[in-house]
Amino acid sequence: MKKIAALLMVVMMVYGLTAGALTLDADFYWEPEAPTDMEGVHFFDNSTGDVVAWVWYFGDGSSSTEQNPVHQYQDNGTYTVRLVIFDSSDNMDYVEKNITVFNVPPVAVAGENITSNDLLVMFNGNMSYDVDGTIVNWTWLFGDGNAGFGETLNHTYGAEGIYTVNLTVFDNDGANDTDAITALVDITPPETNYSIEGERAWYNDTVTVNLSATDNLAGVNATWYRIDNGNWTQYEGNITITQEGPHTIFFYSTDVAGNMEDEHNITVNIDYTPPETTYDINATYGKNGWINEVARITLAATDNLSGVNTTWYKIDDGDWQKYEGKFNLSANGVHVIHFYSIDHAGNAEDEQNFTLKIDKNAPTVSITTPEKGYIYIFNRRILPTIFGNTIIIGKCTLAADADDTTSGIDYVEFMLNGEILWKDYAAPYEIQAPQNILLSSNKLKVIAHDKAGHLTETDELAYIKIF
Ligand SMILES: [Ca+2]
Ligand SMILES: [Ca+2]
Ligand SMILES: [Ca+2]
Ligand SMILES: [Ca+2]
Repeated sequence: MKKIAALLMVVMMVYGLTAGALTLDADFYWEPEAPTDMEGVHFFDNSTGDVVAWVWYFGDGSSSTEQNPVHQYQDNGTYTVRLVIFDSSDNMDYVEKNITVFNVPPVAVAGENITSNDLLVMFNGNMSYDVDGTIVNWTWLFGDGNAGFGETLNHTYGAEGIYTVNLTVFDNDGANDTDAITALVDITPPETNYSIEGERAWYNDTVTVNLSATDNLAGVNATWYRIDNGNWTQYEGNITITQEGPHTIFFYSTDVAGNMEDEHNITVNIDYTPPETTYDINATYGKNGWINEVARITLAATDNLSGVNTTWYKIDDGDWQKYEGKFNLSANGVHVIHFYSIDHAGNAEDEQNFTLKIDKNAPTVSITTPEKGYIYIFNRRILPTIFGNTIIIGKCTLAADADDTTSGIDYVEFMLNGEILWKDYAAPYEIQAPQNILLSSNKLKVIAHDKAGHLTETDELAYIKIF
């Protein structure tokens, strides 16, 4: 057995040496295994033997004598590659293999997402490409059940909406690619609403206007407003209006699709100025500003902007009353009339007042000395006289009582025999009776004047004065 093994070993060694020297075997491989016509194919010699020369035939008419050439095919297809090798003894071997070169599929580019404010939408697929050929077909599915063909084209949608649009492109080798975009078709403008806290016809404070816009599809882009004849301004929060007067606020919004809402407007009226009320008293005046009879009082209010709403008044400490027209005041006394007005914006005038004095009543007056039917001696009342005469003997002070509860007594006049004997401006009201040489007959009358101009006369009192 050992002998057989040794012999076999020798045979193998001899065979191996001669085979190595003599056997020429062409072989190759390439990378990448599945190339496209857009890339170089790297061929690697994998032959055995004492190879000194290589000739490559790539199957597309071109060749190379490099050991490991790189070759790029101009088009996809299956090519038969032949490698022919030679050793130093000019022995030759060759091998053929089929290589499949693949087409590069096209790339569909449907463009940016579209937002349109028109039902007619233009599509453009001209950014699509095929690196190793040409695009021969553009097929559009518009997302509404309709299809169209062409690199660029228009489509008119039946209604607004959000559509998914597919573009499929085919290259000259039949490969295809699809790209999708969104077509947002929005032909409806946004709607802008306003709100004002405590909305009313007139305000007496700064007014804050809030605008809020909504949009059906594309969404609100911007809201614009203008106050009176001011500039259009983009709305970025509450609008504050402070200036007094009537104002018009105009506003509208645009959506992202470019639809513009019709302009709206609201009126905001601001009035900070309270009304002004004047008064008028229609009355018959006596003296010193005293009214002798009823006073008829008129209040008249004016307001700059919103107009007078109500006028209020109260007499002295009475209740406030709504002024409905002229009113009468006839109670005796000194009265304070308080009044003010409120305008429609709620501005209240500072309270005003005026005073009026009414004295309808004449004073009371009576002669206290002498008392009728008495005899006076040196200023002392002595006795009633038998026949009712009034007799004064010697010095005597004529005296009267006068009273006026409203305006008060201004003065008291003592009239003696038709002539003014004395005017007395302060109580007690009295005057010495004029002295006579002998005897005189006198007629005394006292007239009391109140400060309002009323007067009251006593009856004439006849007396006889002795000395
Ligand atoms: Ca292609
Ligand atoms: Ca819209
Ligand atoms: Ca006002
Ligand atoms: Ca009086």
